[in-house]
Amino acid sequence: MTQLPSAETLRDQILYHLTHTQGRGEEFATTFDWRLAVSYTIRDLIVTPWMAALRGARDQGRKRVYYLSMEFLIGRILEDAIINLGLNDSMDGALDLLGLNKQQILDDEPDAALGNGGLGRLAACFMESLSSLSVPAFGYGIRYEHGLFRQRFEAGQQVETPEDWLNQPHPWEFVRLDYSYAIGFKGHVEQVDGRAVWHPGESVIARAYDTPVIGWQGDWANTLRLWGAHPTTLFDLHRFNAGDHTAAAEPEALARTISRVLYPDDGTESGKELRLKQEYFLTAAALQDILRRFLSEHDDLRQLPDKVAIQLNDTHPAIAGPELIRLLMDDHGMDFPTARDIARGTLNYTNHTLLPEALERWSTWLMGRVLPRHMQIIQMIDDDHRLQTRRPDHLGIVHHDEVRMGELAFVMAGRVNGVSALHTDLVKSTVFADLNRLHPGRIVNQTNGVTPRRWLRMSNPALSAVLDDVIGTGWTGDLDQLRGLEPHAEDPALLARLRAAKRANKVWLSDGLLAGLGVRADPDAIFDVQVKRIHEYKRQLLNILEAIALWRRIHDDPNGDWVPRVKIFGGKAAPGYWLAKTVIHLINDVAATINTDPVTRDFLQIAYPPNYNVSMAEDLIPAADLSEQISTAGKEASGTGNMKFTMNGALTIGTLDGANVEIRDHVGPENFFLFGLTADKVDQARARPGHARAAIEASDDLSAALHMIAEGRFGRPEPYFALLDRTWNDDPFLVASDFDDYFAAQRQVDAAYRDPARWDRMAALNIARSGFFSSDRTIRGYLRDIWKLEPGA
Ligand code: 4GP
Repeated sequence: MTQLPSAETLRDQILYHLTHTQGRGEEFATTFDWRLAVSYTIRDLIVTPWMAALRGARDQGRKRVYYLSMEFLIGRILEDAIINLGLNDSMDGALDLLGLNKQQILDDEPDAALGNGGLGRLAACFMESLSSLSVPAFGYGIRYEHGLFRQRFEAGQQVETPEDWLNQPHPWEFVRLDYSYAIGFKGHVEQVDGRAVWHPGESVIARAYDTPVIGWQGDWANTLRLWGAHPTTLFDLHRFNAGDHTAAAEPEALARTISRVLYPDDGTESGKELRLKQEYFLTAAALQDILRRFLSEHDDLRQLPDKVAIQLNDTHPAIAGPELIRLLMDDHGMDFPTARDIARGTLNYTNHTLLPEALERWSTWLMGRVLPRHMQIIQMIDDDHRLQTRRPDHLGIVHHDEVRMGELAFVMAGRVNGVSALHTDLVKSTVFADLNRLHPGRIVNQTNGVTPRRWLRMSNPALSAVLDDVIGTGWTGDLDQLRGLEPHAEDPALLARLRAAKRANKVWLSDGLLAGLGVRADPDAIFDVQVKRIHEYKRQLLNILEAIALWRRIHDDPNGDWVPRVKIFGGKAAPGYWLAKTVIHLINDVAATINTDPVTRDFLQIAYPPNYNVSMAEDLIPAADLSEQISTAGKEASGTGNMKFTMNGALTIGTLDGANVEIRDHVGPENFFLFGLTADKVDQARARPGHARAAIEASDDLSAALHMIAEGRFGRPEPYFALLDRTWNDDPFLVASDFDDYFAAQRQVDAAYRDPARWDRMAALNIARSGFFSSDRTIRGYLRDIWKLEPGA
């Protein structure tokens, strides 16, 4: 932005919006009114660069990126926008002039709960980096009314309630009534003059809701376009007048179901159908919108690959292949090979997980019923692929009466990418080994990254101030400049400043944990944090078992030289994932016992704040000393939390998994606490009969910890019997095999922490060497290797 508004100007604008947009006088204004007035003031400043960017891209005929994702875990918008516009200081001034408390206003904004985990947060970081690099882009997703559930704990157990973030005006979005598309489902396909005509049996309207995403320095904004589902006929007046009021409202209720919640439980047939409909709804609306825009600027659809790059975030939008072919053939009269080549020149697919159960499959029966024309086209794609590559049948997209969405996405993509170096190697050698052999070179790696604007400048002002002072402010837009810190890593004065910044963040968090949970977190203790979805492969179980073993050791030697530790957990379990929920229960039960133990309470505390989300991450990560990245090697595709911790000066304890491998290479092995089996050893270990039992029997600490749970030291043991049984007899994620090594690595952490000069130096080097993990670098990689377009000015 050329000229930044002053504090006085912002104050006047806020007052203007309070009166004219909110319709409130100052004397009656609530925090909510003020927040909306502040948000509209900031939004006004985003609209100008946004319009300019949209116009510029159109006028210059630039190629655009389209990112299709079921999740955009964007979190709160206001503070991020203030920072990207460079208005932090003037806004502080304006709020001072008005006598308002900034934190209170920021905290009033609900988190946009439009995502679940890493894949959704990655999409949000990518949107921000695309704007920061002035790349014309649209994100397409669903405007879930309730998003992911809200988590509470009752008697230590997870309870899910609906999220209601849209139960109040959302000041950032613009509804576009003119961009509404009919999306069909079911029905039948007819042949008319050699062309297929699909007559859907049901349809809903997808309506566009736009949110601008402003880039760093406020020069460019892109659009996050979320689709809301609306009925084609609002209301059945006939039934209403006949007295059947419930039936009259049915069309609306049914249509709305599609954009109500993220990841409805798909354990039932109707749950599966809803999920497939959601995926098609997002994809079909996005593709209609993309073709409309393309045809308003160009005449010849054969140029689509030159002007449009579409990224499929995981397999959820993989129906894009058949849908694009359908539009090109059935609506635009192309033949199959032409349509196929255009689609393949346009579409790309990112894989985010190797877990076989996470690669989507739909029964051909369901696909044929919900999307009959697409089922035909999928069969054509599959037959064509078999002919072209002479592959055997069993490698097909359609196999054993199932449509394999991973294979479909792969076959229809120009490029397929993994999200870390190790993961990409494993994608090549495991899930897509055969397809990789048939299509060498199609799979490429793009190691994930995170935006330093939100994850450093915004969430960690204390550290940012030190960095600005020592190396200048340029790092925010060019994270490699953090290297400039390295020569200072031996300077005690700098290390003391970094320590003071970390301590201030810890004090802030500690106050919050006391107020919110009643947990006493001594800011001088190690803050040891594991935040992520709860999943067996991520091994929160390993972490809590270590806590139990440590507790026992402290008890045996209460006068020992223990390093105080606060273990902090955060994360939700999928509602139907019973074992993950058992782990949550166990963590809470163990915390309840340990936290009140007078012998150990000065040395070990456990905190598990409920409802982990983006805003909570922004408080926890800057205050962490130790980052737990302890997944079973070969299971975590990349991780992005691991990157955020590193840039915020936490040291990692981790396995050689996902992007941990690259983090360790960058920061140096001496600045990383490594443990555990490597990916190539994991399968062998698992194949050994009785591997878990043998490991448990060989480990005093582990067997004691498991026995203590079984004996009921942490409340009734019955809820844990199945978990214990699985750990002894199956243990597919090798908690037992890695336990002793993990326990030993934790004692190395203690030793390092005891030596503040050493710890601080390691932390400084982690920060200095984390520049690679900016999502700006990742986006540049996609531009170069996948989307084939140049960043803007
Ligand atoms: C996640 C992966 O589990 C994580 O390793 C990765 O960093 C992230 O995607 C972004 O690539 N996967 C999901 C998912 O969130 O739902 O599969």
